[in-house]
Amino acid sequence: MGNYGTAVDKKWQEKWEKEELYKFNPENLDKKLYTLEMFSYPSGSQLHAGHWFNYGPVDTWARLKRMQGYNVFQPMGFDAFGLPAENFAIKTGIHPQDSTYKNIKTMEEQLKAMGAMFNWESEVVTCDPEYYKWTQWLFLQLYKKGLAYRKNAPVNWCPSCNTVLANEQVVDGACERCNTEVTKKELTQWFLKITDYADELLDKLDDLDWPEKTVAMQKHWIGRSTGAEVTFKVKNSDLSFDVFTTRVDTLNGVTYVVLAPENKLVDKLTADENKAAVEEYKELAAKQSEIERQSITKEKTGVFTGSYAINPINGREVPIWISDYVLATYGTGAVMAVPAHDERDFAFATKFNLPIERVIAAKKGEETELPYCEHGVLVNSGEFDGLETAEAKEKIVEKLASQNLGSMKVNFRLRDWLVSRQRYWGAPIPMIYCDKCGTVPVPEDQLPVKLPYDVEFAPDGKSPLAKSEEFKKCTCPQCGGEATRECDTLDTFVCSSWYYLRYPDSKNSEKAFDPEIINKMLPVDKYVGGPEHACMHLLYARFITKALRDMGYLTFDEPFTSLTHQGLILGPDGLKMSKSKGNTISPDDYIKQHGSDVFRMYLMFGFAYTEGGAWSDDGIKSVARFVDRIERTLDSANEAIKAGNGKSTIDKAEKELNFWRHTAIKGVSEDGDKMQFNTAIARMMEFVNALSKYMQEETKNLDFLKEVILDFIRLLAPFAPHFSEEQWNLAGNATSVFNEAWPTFDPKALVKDEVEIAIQINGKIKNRINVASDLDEEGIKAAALNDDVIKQNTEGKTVVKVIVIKGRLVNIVVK
Ligand code: ANZ
Ligand code: ZN
Repeated sequence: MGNYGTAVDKKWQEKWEKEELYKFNPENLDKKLYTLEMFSYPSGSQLHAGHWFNYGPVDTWARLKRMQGYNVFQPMGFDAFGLPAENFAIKTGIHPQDSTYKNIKTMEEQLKAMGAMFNWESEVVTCDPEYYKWTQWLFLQLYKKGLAYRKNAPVNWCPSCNTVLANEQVVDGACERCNTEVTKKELTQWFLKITDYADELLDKLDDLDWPEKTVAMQKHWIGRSTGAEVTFKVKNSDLSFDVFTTRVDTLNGVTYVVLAPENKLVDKLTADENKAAVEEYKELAAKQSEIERQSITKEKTGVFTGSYAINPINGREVPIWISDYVLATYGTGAVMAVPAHDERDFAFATKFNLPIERVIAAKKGEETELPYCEHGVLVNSGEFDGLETAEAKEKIVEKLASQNLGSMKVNFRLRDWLVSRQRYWGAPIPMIYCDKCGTVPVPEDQLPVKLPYDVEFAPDGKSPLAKSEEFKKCTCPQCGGEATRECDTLDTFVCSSWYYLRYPDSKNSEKAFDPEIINKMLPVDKYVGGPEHACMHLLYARFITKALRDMGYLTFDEPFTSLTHQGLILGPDGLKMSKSKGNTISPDDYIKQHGSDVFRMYLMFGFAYTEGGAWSDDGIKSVARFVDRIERTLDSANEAIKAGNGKSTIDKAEKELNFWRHTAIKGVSEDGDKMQFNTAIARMMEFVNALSKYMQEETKNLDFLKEVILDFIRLLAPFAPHFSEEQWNLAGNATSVFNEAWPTFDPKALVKDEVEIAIQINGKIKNRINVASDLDEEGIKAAALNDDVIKQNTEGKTVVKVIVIKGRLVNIVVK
């Protein structure tokens, strides 16, 4: 046990561990509950408030579920490969493997100090050969299924750092690190064919219990677009090209066409006198990121190729331009431009003086301002005039199709997942290249392809593994001749795309997982983590699940049935915590001082779970005071019980306390279940108030009091596990509170026998009386009018009207 937490924390953590209290029972799967929090990256900055906010409250939820009878499986592990360790290594010279395992050790201790009921026996660490062996196996299965392929693709390249950059690392066309202009470089890369699943990934989103915003983001990212492909022939040439359009109804309004500068046709159709300008423009375009190129506010640029295309619907000749607003990687990399009805085309045409011709009117005869980008009625479109957009699309495609010049087409924004990295600290891609046999997968019985330790990992633009002759050279599994290994490693998102499948069978040395077990344990019932993974991890994991299902390994369609995103804990200044701003909160100090329960309770009480907010020292102090108050109240109750000599009746005071007890049981159960921890804790505060009020009673019913405090401890247990276990023990129990059943609430206790009613005369309160809480309206009215004070006040006056608001007041209107 590390040097974190208080003595009470440690005492119970040791006991729980020794007794294997939280061990998952694989025999009893009827009420299994697979609770998963996104595993973390073993970084040098260690466990921070954000990790705590993910793991602490979810553990509370899991404990509550355990007490409600669920067989909870809550594993933990580390997403241990990746760039941060490698960059750290480049800076310090410490080998990524050494720093990673050291960090894991520290974080394990910190996680244990949290006192969460993690199933450590199922821990996975993705950089362990026993794990990445199966990541490689997964890659081979995808390859066999045709879902992994290699192709040439343009990537961002910094000529000074000699490395590939991610899109996010290109700032205003320059390398984020050294400010050198970034170029595009063609590299042969491995891709996973996630696009094969685009339709299902989109459609099945509606069945998931996921945050709406995340569903919307994933839908947008997948971006299904229904339109048409139309073929344009190049004038005086055998060449032709297709465009993708969602508005084929505007085909008669095309006044020019635009190719992406990278489009392979550009060189072939550029006229000699335009060559120089086109070349220059292509270089310029290569430096822009796709995000910049798509910006609507960006000034439009482009050049004419000198060639013309023929509009298949009307035979009209239109100039062919190139411009960076057309992306090479979307649709066909070519667009038909309709400046009258498209914003970007309008801006471009205006700048380069190209014709703008209306073909859509809002209604017949109604000429709205241009560009007009809505649907409408066709004009200036020959035989199609008068048709509405929807019908025109069909008719036009019909005509084009009859000449083999067009068809309906669905496009997705989603691209195949580029998974190869020219980096050291990752799982080697298990492929071999042989001059004779070509690309040969590593036979499964030769897995894992081990990542060698002694490698020069400083970056110089080549895959570090290529510098290890020992790694690179191998024999071809097919012909036995000399061959070379693939030297790129897998994106770490591949490692995390399947880890939830490994946990329930994490020690299996024969298989990645046993489908028998996994198909019973999954899907994950509750997944909790940050929203930043909406279009990466959460999409990749869904894809891998579906791919493995189609290979016959899995019987379920989706990995995570229900998803929650915790909010973000900000620094005390309301800004995102960062070392450079000096506003980070280290849990360790607080845990040492207050214990881990206070820290966890503050996170749950101080913030709405899905929202988060700014850290406040006053906030955690007030939670510490609340826990102190509980302790004092329970102490005095225990003493009173020990001293004995109480009453045996249940009177008004007992009924009152019982009311708050059951209000809390109901509230904590309902809100806790919805992860509304802050309101759940508020119910417990009311309960403590009622309890301490009861302690003032002259004579108490001690049997009843005992029952009540045991229920209180049960309710508090998931929220303050160590403290509650200690209190449970002090109250004379030998077994763990976490083996107790969750209290159930008694609706009868919530009905008060008597309620106080205010009586008003002409809107002014004159008296208050107690009536039976189930008294009907007529009865309340009679009781009010019969009250002595009211009789005096109404004497000699006429009662015009009596208004009864049940349970609260009676207003008597007199004249
Ligand atoms: C002609 C047209 C007329 C268009 C009009 C729109 C309005 P989404 O919804 O995103 O699929 N487009 C096609 N390929 C492109 C590419 N590679 N780079 C940039 N733009 C491209 O958008 C499809 C529309 O985006 C297509 O429909 C095309 O412009 C453009 F009044 O074609 B449209
Ligand atoms: Zn061979």
